[in-house]
Amino acid sequence: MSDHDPNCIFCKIIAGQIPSRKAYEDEHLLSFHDINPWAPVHVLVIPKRHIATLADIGPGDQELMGRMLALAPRLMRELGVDNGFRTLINTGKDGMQEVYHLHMHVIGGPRPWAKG
Ligand code: IU
Repeated sequence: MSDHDPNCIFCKIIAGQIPSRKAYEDEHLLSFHDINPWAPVHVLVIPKRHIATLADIGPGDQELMGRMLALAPRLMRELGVDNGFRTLINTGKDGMQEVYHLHMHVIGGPRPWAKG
């Protein structure tokens, strides 16, 4: 598997070929604000290495997956989310995945549809 898929929109975001509103970056991961947020705070956490879906991870990816998950509470704290958040990974066609570069949604802040 190549680290970078030139046809992948998220690989283009990682490479800086398409702009994004960055929330976090290190050598393994990038996080940026979703262009179509469902809530006041909605970021995506993606590995820099191109992995199409969660179903494509291998045994060597356990540390990477741990890094992705562990970033969520840190990001939410930094973005001022202090009342809980959702994490979501859509996988494959029936999993409603639209962009085929592994990504975790992290969604926080008051829900627009919530009453009170
Ligand atoms: P999904 O889990 O594959 O269904 O979600 C893809 C998300 O990627 C979706 O929420 C889009 O709004 C978001 N997104 C983005 O933030 N920037 C982009 O350039 C594209 C999609 I294409």
